[in-house]
Amino acid sequence: MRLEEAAKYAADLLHSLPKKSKVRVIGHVDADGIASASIVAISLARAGYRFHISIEKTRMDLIKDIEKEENDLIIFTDIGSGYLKEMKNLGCNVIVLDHHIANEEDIPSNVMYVNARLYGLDGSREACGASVAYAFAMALDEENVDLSQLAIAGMIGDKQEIAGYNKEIVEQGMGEGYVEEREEYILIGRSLKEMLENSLEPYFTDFFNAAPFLEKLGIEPQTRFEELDEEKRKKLLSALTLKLIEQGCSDVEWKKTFYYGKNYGNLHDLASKLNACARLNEAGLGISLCLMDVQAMDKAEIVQEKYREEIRKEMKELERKEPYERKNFIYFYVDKAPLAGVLAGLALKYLPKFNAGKPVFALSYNEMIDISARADEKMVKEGLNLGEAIKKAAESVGGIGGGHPIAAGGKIPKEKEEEFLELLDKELEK
Ligand SMILES: [Mn+2]
Repeated sequence: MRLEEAAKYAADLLHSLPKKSKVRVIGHVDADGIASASIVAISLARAGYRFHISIEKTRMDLIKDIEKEENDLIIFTDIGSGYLKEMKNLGCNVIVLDHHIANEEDIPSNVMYVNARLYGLDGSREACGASVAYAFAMALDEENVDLSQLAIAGMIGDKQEIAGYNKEIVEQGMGEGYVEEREEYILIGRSLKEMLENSLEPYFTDFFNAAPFLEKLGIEPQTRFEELDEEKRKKLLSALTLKLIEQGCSDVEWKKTFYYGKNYGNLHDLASKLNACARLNEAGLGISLCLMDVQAMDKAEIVQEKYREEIRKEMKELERKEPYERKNFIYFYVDKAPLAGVLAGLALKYLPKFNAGKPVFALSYNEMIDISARADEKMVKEGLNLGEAIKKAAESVGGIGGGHPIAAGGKIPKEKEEEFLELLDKELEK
């Protein structure tokens, strides 16, 4: 069966319910989760259903909390694959629209499980939560093709490829005039000084003040990239490439394919705003942004800037810090758990001290120790699987863990830190 056919069954289930039914939407707390929940919300509203929506972290008592509610249908988007067995207790119909790996093979009879992975798609590259939600929306009504814009924001948020079903969505959106593809330099927009000082992807070390760097190249710091002539552009890009190579990063592409949405503008920027909203506990604002609430745009811009500012601050700190090193990984401590993953990723890619050809782990002390880890594609190609390693090591010390080969996380009890780190080293050795 194809994903689209499976989505048809889910759409039929919804259509079989009276319009006054209580529909509950639960999304996952990241850009893809917010985009996918919004896609479902908009298509429910268009189909004449009322709904209640919330964005949730993966946590132990999630299903227990929802059990207390009275619902006729619950739709999980970008979350749910970890709770399949427990969903039996929900006492109503459940639709799960997901792309994560399931923890169970037996699906309770009240659950319609629509996971991209069941239909020949690679759930980490070819279909994200928002892609599956889009399949559901299209099964409800083909007029929902405009929601391809939100699906693409989800793909970008989850760092997926425009391949497989994702590619079909892009083509459908472009075909109906809702989506546009543009080749652009990544440095366009603000003044070069501001751009280089504020950039996170790529992140430049030592650019507290980027003016001297630009002046040395004969470039006026307040110029914008698009104002430079061809010769100056080349000069700047080769100087920046050289700088990044010194930082240990050799694969930056200065020109990139950007996707633009008719209703949302730059979809990479939308994904970045949704991500910031998710990380800073403003998921509701992210939903409003997807629902095109006029006030949400300005507010989301402030949240986005605040989030980027926090990351920059932590990165400047990491530039000065010495990381801890074990045989098979590098690690550091960070106060703000929601930033841990992105910091581990940026440190691995752009900070020479953290780049030792090993995965990078960020640990934050909360009620438990939160763990986030990032690897690169080369490590994954050589057989590394962070999700599995963390799962095994964390579960052995009474914690939880999991994720993808390249990005994963977990939680462990505070007193088990050393034991966990040793087990992790052994797991990664394999
Ligand atoms: Mn996702």
